[in-house]
Amino acid sequence: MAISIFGSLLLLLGWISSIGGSSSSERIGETTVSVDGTSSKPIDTISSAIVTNGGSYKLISTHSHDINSFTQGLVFSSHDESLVIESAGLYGKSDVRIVKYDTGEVVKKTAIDGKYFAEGVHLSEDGVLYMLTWKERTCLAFDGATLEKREDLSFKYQTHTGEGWGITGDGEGNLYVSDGSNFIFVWDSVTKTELRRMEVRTSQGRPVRFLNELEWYHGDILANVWYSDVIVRIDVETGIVKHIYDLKKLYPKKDRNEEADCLNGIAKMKGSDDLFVTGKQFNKGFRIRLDPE
Ligand SMILES: [Ca+2]
Repeated sequence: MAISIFGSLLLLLGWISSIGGSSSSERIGETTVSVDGTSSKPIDTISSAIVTNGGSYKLISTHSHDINSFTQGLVFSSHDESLVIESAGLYGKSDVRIVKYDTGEVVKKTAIDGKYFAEGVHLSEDGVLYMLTWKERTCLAFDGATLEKREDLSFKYQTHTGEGWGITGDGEGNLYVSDGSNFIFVWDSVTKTELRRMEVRTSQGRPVRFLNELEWYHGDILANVWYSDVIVRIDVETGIVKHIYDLKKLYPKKDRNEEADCLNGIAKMKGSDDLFVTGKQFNKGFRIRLDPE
């Protein structure tokens, strides 16, 4: 997202207030929020089976990342497990690229027309890379191996906010799309039409807004929460957050390169449960292992 620092602060405050909902304070990640009770729902009206728990991670290795990439989408290639496909945002600077995750070397890049702001990417089972755009309501398609444009497969879409942020898929006919709100939209992967939408909440009923980059992970969805250092793990049937992984100490804000924006980008590695994560214009990427996996 291209947004001013002031706007970012307003939206961050909005997120903090949006996760409120009881008459006391609650810790999400390491953010303590005061809440007013206006949106509280008793746990038993949503689900008694899922309770939101914390989560942690183990750092496996640290890698280089291109500070010119305003990371929006991240997914591993299906052709070579050392390659990650990344989309970089901003108007006039957007591109989609194939990167050696261990060195950060960009091995292939396709520029995006300046009228589009690149957002999340999903690599389909048949090798097509789909890329959302921020406000253009257009999903662009590429060959996932060559990054050649597939204009014949591009399509228009609509969401709640009218924006596109993150996208992933379950490999069983469903795509999952975020739009910056607390909703995730389920699309038919063939017709690209909406099947249903789910509101994402903690088990105590607190809505989680600003859902950003997504990743399919063991039947759940992992999501960056915009401008925070947490990744939430979402049950795809109920929308309830099962775990909140706090990555605040992975790359503390005071230590980041000056170009760095926020944590964004989650890609599950091939042949491993480990994740590769990074951030917008971060000079580093990280291989991590979630706990619980
Ligand atoms: Ca992803």
